[in-house]
Amino acid sequence: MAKKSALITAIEKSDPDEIYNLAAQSFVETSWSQPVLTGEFTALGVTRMLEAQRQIKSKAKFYQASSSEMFGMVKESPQNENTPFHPRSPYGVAKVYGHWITINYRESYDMFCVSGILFNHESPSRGLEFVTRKISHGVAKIHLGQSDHVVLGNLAAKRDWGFAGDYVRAMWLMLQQQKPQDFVVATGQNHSVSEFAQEAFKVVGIDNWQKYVKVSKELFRPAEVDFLIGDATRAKKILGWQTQTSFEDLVKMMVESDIELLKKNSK
Ligand code: F7E
Repeated sequence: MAKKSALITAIEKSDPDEIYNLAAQSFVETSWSQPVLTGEFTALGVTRMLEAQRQIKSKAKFYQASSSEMFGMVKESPQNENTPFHPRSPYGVAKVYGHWITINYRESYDMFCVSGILFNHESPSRGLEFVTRKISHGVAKIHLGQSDHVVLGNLAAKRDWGFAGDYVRAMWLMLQQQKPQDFVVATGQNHSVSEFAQEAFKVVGIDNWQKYVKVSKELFRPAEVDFLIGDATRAKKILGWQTQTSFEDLVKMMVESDIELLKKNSK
């Protein structure tokens, strides 16, 4: 007898009303060194999850974590649910597959499946490999005298950065609707990596931040997403959602949390 997939067993055991598929190889840079693994997890993993749900609990509601990385080389600004995709990394390409297979299950099987196209969402729990946390942690170390610089890549790239806590609320709201529909979730403002660094150094009272930042060409990506800015009009109108955390508050929250963390760890 064929062995049951772990996903099928998980759905049988938990009997969920809502499934949030956030699973992925989600670090864009790694997707160039691990393109096949990224395709397996970030693309095909979505089909595996949808298929398990279809077989065991097709009436559950399904959320797919789609990404602004699908827009890649942007065709129009700001980006909304109808903006064409042009992904610029194996990660972005895999997310486009995940996005469309979610829509396809909705259309093929009449399942409640939605895709949230979330722009970058950050918090103190962000992994240290992502630029925002790398900066907040680096700034905290400099502030505490544990380091004298932070090494970054492309400082000119611009992202629409929001607070993850606000974005999780949007994800939940999407599954509380009568009709399944896809939504962009974004703040509608963007900043460059250098603006993020400047703001982070400001939190610890350092104005001449360039003195503490080194740029390494090795951290530049083979194909970059230069500019992203989202238009969350649909989410505002239909979900009544809007971001509650400003860019300045987000940066402050991350730097202060890293200072506390480093102080605690050095005791
Ligand atoms: O890079 C530039 C880098 O790795 C942001 C993931 O959650 O959001 C995230 O993807 C930008 C890029 O995030 C460094 O070149 C400069 O332009 O923090 P990141 P990401 O690639 O935007 C989307 C929505 C997702 O779906 C993803 O899963 O910052 N950059 N210097 C750097 N980036 C990193 N990581 N490290 C640097 O030193």
